[in-house]
Amino acid sequence: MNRCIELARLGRGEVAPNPMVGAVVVHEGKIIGEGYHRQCGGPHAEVHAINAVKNKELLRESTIYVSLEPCAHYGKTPPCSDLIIASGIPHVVVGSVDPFAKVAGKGIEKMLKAGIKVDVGVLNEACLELNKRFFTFHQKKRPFIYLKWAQTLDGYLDIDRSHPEFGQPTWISNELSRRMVHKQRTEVDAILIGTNTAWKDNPSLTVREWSGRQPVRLVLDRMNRLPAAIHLKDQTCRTVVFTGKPVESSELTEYVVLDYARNIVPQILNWLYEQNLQSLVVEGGRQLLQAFIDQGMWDEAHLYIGHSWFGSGVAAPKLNALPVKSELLHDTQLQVFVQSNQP
Ligand code: AOF
Ligand code: ZN
Repeated sequence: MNRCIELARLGRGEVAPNPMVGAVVVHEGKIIGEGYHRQCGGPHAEVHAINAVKNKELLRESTIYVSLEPCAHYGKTPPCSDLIIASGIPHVVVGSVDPFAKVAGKGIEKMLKAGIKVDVGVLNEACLELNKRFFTFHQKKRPFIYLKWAQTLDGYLDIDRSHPEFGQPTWISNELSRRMVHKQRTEVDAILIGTNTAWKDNPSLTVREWSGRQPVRLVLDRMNRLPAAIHLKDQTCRTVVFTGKPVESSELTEYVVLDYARNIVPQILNWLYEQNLQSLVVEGGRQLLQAFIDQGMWDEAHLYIGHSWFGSGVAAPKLNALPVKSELLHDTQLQVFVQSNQP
């Protein structure tokens, strides 16, 4: 199963919105075929693993290990559980059960009915971790939510820019942390910022320091006050503006109307769910991050803590969760904390 997980990871960044899945066929203690889901729309892991077995006769005496329950439905490809049944494999070992409604136990049931021995839950936790975005999306009917910010050692996100004496803001993060942020962007489906952040920082939210997929950019703009000249409206990739009143969309900049008189967090999350966008990074500012925290709507927070000291300014959001991981970035004084809100 560890090998399945290792194989599955090779599909990272290519398979979304599908999960990463690996499969291994074992005959008398030896791997005789292995494969992984390589691309969304392409064959599933089991197909590659079974095809890789040269002597098909051996399948009748083999065990197939799969990190996710073999599917039961006709999607972009036919059901893997049918393939396994037809191949004559007598024993299937499953990592975790598929939370996707069209499968959710039905693949296991099919194989059991066909007389196959099925073991479920081997390295379950590691298999859940591997596809945490996919599982959260299907189980909670909302995307997996990352919060990300950089703060000073004394807990500030930014200086108070309305105060003339404070002068120029200094960078809290550094080159290495920026690269980590860009890498993380390639692994999520959407990235959200508030109006103030769009105004003050004018970020482009594009992937530049890593190669991979560009997430959909999301920005709040209740009053439609953000100018057309900001980087977010540069028409280089799909961008969604959550507005309070309808505006005509252009090819790459869509306007989605929210009811700002009500809590907007669930409205944004519902929209993402309907769009099949399975993971989100909230990148600021303070107000928006705090709204997600106060509503318990987050799964993982990534805090970059620099060595600078502002003394006053915009205070960083407060989390009441313990770090699960903390590392000092190589050769810098920047500390990265990862905190989890999952049980
Ligand atoms: C498997 N093995 O390798 C994967 C599975 O649109 P489709 O046909 O590709 O189906 C996608 C769904 O199939 C996906 O939501 C998940 O439930 C399951 N993925 N299943 O047996 C695989 N990638
Ligand atoms: Zn399948």
